[in-house]
Amino acid sequence: MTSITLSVPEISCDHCKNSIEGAVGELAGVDNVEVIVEARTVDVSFDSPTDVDAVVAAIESQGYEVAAS
Ligand SMILES: [Cu+2]
Repeated sequence: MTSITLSVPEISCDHCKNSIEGAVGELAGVDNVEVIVEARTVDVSFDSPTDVDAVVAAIESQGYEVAAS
């Protein structure tokens, strides 16, 4: 299991939270995803076949940009 925290500066409300949690949560292998609105972060725990690139792509598919870490 891999756990990562991604910074997504455009997160601003529960709509953002629901969009991102929905998209990332659909990926096979994702164990847990939680958007912290106040911190503008996305915590994700996942196993194969999902990888960091797939998580980033899912977030970007909702119209958000992931900040370089
Ligand atoms: Cu929002």
